[in-house]
Amino acid sequence: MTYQGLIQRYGRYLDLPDHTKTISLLEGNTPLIPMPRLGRQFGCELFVKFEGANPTGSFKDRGMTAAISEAAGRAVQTVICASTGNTAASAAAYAARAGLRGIVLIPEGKVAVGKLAGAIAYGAEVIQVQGSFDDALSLVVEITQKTPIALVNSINPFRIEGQKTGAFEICDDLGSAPDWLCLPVGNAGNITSYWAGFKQYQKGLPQILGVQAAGAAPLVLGHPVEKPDTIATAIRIGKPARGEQALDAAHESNGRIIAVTDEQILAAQKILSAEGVWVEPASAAGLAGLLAESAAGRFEAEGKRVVVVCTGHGMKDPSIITESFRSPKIIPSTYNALLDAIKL
Ligand code: AN7
Repeated sequence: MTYQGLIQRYGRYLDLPDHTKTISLLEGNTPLIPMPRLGRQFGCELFVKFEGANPTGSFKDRGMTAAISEAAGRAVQTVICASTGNTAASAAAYAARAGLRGIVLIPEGKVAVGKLAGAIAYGAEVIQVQGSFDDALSLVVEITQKTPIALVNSINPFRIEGQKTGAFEICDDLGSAPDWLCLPVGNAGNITSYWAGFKQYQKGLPQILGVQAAGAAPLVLGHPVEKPDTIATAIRIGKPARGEQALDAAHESNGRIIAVTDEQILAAQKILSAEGVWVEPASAAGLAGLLAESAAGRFEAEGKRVVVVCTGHGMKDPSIITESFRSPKIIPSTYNALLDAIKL
């Protein structure tokens, strides 16, 4: 049978109500790409879980198929979320698929162009809030408490159910859980989901390295950040909704949550691109964290199996690349000009 999406494949492991009506774009089933050249640097067996291969270009589709399927099954008419971009694009696509009205709130001017374009293309009503993601999240929480609009941020428990499938796929591909799982942490839904998924699947437990951006690192600092700031706009979040659970996951797994600078994030993004894997900046945070811990002698990688979760596609945030690189050369359309240009 051809692949039919996450609820069809893993629904028996997901705590979804009976009324759930599957809405799928055949999300999930993403590649676990071996990274032998990079792994040799650490002496470990390294893999990238490439979540950019999901239908809307990020891991958010895993949770969104579950949240929208639940909402659609109880005749909800309108769904809403706050988002740094990827949740917005995903909610927009699944709402469209389900025939629901989709409303997304984003922080004004702080969403990467590929995500904004996605949300608009899928037909969501996009509203820019003069404030941070955290301010936008407070607004959607309030409106969903006072009206019948359904919330599809990862506060919604069905989002977590769907996102557990990332852990299931990794276990199915490797035959067991890896020794380490490295991933970015923003609102902390994904780290919470992975840990729940590994615990439930009973194929072993990884140590978890959660990575925040230094300018938006409430879980490392131990207090909310009022004005979060990072080039990795996806994780520009100062008050993570599932912060406590993220800390529990790190602690219980004998792992940790660390912060890396924007420079370290961009360097890790380049390293991945040089291996043919283009991810958006936030998605490179997991590798940046691994590199930082390894350089500091805090990561014993020898002989270990390590999975780095790359949460979103590079095409989500093309301006990061085009702004920092010189424009391509322009030549007359002659053979000699071409030879000149490539300096053979
Ligand atoms: C590429 O879209 O919060 O810790 O509103 O887009 O589960 O929040 C995005 C988060 C990592 C962090 N990588 O995951 C949103 C949003 C990418 C992301 C994260 C996000 P969580």
